[in-house]
Amino acid sequence: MVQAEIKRIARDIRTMRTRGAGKIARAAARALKLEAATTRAKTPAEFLRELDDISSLLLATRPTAVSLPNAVRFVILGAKRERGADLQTLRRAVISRADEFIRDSRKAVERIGEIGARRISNGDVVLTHCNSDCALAVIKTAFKQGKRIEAFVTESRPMRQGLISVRELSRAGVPTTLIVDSAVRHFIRDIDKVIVGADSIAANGAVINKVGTSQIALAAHEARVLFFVAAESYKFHPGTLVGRLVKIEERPPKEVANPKRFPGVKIRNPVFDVTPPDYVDLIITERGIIPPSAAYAVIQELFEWRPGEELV
Ligand code: RUB
Repeated sequence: MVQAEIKRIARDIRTMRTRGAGKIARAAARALKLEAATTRAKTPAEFLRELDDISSLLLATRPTAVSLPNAVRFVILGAKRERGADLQTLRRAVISRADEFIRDSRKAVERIGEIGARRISNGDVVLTHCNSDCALAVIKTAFKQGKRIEAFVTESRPMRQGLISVRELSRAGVPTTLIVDSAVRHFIRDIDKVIVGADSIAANGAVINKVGTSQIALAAHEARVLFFVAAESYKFHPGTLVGRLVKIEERPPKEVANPKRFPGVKIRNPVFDVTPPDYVDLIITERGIIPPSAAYAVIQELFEWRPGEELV
């Protein structure tokens, strides 16, 4: 039986109390660790079945951020590699893989901040969209290094996660301007660099991030403003190597407007979109900076995939 605390972690992801691809991934690893620490399973098979149930529960919460299945895969593959091991060994393997994922993912954000900050120059005005720990790490690190920079942040309708970014940046001392999403093109000529996070990165270098990202990329492209993506390597999507498409989550219409006030009107609420690789200048990962065209090679290496193989 899935325990209450694990159900709460899943519910928090679904309702966006826990949000942002990195935080979602860490919450999933925490749920699996919790199960390993408290399970009442009597046999390894029973324990593995429980892990499968929890994975299904977690994976059903939100479909777009590949960080979630990648985190689950990382933790569970660790246990599955201990084939034939006793229950205690399996439990320990899950706990240590979950700890490793959480620790490495925090370090990755820090490292991305350091690597990305090298691409921010003194005097830059940087625009970010929504709320990404990775994108903010780059801006905050550059600022801490003494670069005199400014940030523009979009509101990010309908859930207004831009307000979280605005608070975080101004608390860090960065001079920050809040704008509505539709004002991006109006201001784009005042911007030196755009930096956003990612929920998934496809094998062709396309970036899936908060809805509106692709419009910003288009405006940046038109104005010849650099467009950077900051993302840990677990945001690369292995399924896209073999032609799977990233599912774009559509959330309830009521997040946009109260449907009762507009009878007969259809309200659509896709919460992510796809930015083609042509509009992305570079991707900042904890392993270094890559052009979007290198995404294929990165995924192949990370997931040890050979053409023709099935992905587990
Ligand atoms: C958040 C969002 C963020 C990415 C990356 O969407 O699109 O840009 O998840 O964030 P939502 P991070 O609010 O719908 O989850 O860099 O923190 O992983």
